[in-house]
Amino acid sequence: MTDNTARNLEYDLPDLQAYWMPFTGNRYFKKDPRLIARAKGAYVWTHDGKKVLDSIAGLWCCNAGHCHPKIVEAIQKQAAVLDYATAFQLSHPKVFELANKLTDIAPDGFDYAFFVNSGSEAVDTALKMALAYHRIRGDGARTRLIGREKGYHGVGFGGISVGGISPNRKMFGAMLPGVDHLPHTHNVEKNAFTRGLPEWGVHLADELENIVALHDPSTIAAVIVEPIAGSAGVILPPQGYLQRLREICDEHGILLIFDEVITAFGRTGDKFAATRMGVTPDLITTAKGLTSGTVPMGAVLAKGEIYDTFMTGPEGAIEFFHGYTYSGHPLAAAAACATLDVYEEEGLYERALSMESYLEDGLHSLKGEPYVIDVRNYGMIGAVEMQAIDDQPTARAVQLFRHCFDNGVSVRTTGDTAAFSPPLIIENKQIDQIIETVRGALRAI
Ligand code: PXG
Repeated sequence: MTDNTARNLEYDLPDLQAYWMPFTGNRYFKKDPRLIARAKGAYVWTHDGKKVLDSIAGLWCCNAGHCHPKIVEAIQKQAAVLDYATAFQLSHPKVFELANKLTDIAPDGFDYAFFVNSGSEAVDTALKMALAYHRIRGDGARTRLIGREKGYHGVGFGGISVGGISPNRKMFGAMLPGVDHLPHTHNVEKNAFTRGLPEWGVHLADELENIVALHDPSTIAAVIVEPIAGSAGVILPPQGYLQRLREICDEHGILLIFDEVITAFGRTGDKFAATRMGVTPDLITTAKGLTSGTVPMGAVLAKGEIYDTFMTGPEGAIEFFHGYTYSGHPLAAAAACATLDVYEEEGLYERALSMESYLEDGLHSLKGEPYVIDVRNYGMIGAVEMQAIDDQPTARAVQLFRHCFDNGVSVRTTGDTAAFSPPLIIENKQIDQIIETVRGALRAI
């Protein structure tokens, strides 16, 4: 499977020792390294010239496909004109242009954008906004944050506190105080092989009423959930579930935060999951697809009422004591402006929606293959869950990953689930290739 166009990129591996790799089995990886040297469109090439179809858009980010010429050009141009400008008490034009573009496509009422450099930072920023919002309004007893089991909100202390993935939490002490968690909504027994949002499970949202009653509503600042949980293996909200969370939050004056780090920018078949699913939160966190993965950037989108609440102190005073050296970095802002243009010009939001059923049919054709206990999908997101090998959770998925990669398709596995989130430029024949490679792997492993 060596691709000739990549031959000139084959090179000897550097010494791998010094780099401490994130979320990686370092010792295992360094014995059998897989390095990506080049990427284009829906493909990446390894350092030794192997061409691999990218079924996960990098890591849920490269929605416009890799190395899109328009985005590349925008970054190159920006780097030559303005490399950096401080974000505090000074700024630069591109980031204002971006804020306008982004709030133009955001759900109605989300008129303000605060820029950060990652999903983790977006989450911590949104949690801090929620706490400060209540305090400014004289409701400073609202300090509790509610997350959800199996939730992934990045790796900052805020994000792991509201997150619900135990290996990401257990090593790191007591975390933020006053956090509670909703039950997760994953249930293979009830919902296996559902196409789109599952029917069973709306009652799980009512658990928020119990949590609210336990702590008293006057102590709760915000609820944060992913509309669709990605990291924990694609967990879809039951029909009516997000609506119910919204109602309960409204009843008790609690802010609702949607973590749309993976679901925004076309992934669900619309610009935001909030719009596709018809539920409006108070804050939205984004990252990843904002720049199609090219330059690190995230954003928190805030409703006018939240921004206005902050704009009430003495003029000239800083309203929100928060921000990062690289907030709204010129290269990221240029990349994001170009990315949002590409999504619009190439009709990728509509394309994602129109391809949903093709991906759905392909994925569900894997029902009946060895080990497959569930297939789930929504928009350009899919998951195939496998029966775990007794006493060896994740081992089956690791085998699947290796087999697929060796056969020219990269898939993301988490637990014993393979997740799919291809670039939105993907074509039907490439979807076929993903499905048939996974089928072959399931039969072979
Ligand atoms: N929120 C959500 C919903 C995410 O999916 C983050 C926050 C954190 O973003 P940063 O940019 O700080 O990494 C994420 C990240 C996976 C996987 O395997 C997904 C993520 C990260 C690592 C693995 O699906 N999403």
